[in-house]
Amino acid sequence: MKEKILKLLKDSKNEFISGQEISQQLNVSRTAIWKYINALKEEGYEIESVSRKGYMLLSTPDILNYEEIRKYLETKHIGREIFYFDTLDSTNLKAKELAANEQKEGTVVIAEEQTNGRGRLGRSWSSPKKKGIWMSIILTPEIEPTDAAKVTQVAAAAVWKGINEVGVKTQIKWPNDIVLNGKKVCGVLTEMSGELNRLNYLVVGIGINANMSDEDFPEEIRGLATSLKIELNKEVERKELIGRILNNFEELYEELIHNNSIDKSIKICVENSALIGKDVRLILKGKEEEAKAIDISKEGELIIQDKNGDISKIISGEVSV
Ligand code: BT5
Repeated sequence: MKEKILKLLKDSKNEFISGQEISQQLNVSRTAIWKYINALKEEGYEIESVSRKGYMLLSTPDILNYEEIRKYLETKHIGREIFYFDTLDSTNLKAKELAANEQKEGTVVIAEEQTNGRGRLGRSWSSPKKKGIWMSIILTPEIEPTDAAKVTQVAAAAVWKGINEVGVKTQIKWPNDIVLNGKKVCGVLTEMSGELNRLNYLVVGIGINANMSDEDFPEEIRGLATSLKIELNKEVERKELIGRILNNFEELYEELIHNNSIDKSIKICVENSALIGKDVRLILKGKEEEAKAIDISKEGELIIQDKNGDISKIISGEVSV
């Protein structure tokens, strides 16, 4: 009901809508409306109420619920259900819990803050309140478990495109980073549940440093991390960016679902790669190696050439330039 009232307020932009009209349209009592209006005010919506005129929405807060993101969404199913939290340990953990119960393709979990944000291999991901985008997408594609890594490339390409659409040109650092001026601005964490030959579900976690200042980062990563705000010198509209990323994600992900191909995503990842054509250091199974990054395969693997000229493919790992 609260969402419905908010929608009516938004629809009658810059004009008062009377309590009576809301009450008639939604079949709800005037006292109940008053309670919902107060709840909205508490969430940060600025609503003017004038007796005999009714209510007028003056401003909407910078929050990431479905109602706020909806107007930027052009998707059929990705993000059409959003679970929104003020604080969570980790959106990936919550998404896995939801997926284990419902397994609903396209459901998105968003939190304003993560108290135990996670990176790969048990590393942590710094996620201060309202400064970034911390979200996870639940997916149930009919692909082999061995193909799960492809979805990381799809997500990286979708984030690259979304950020590009708001005017920032980033680079993709295979397999799961987006970098800006050599510093990390986004990380992707794809986790899956499945058996040897059957995938139950995937959770794609995306963390984007949107509006952090330098001092919002823990000291130990200040030299390695950056935000869109630091590089642009102005705040970015988080809800718009989420909308754009989800729109691009759906388009690129459909190629995987319908054609079992991720060519479009790979093209974006190669053309905007921070690694291809460069000499890189790899950590593979604990061992450090030097090689040249030459391409990304259709499967999403990094193709490298070692000092002896031998070419090989790697499916995951740590790479630095
Ligand atoms: C990643 O891991 O880059 C994946 C990060 C995924 C985060 C999202 S947020 C929503 C969802 N819910 C979660 O709990 N996680 C996902 P990895 O490649 O392992 O990089 C982790 C390393 O990046 C850390 O060890 C730090 O050095 C660095 N780091 C931590 N927080 C950072 C930040 N906010 N910005 C840039 N670098 C960061």
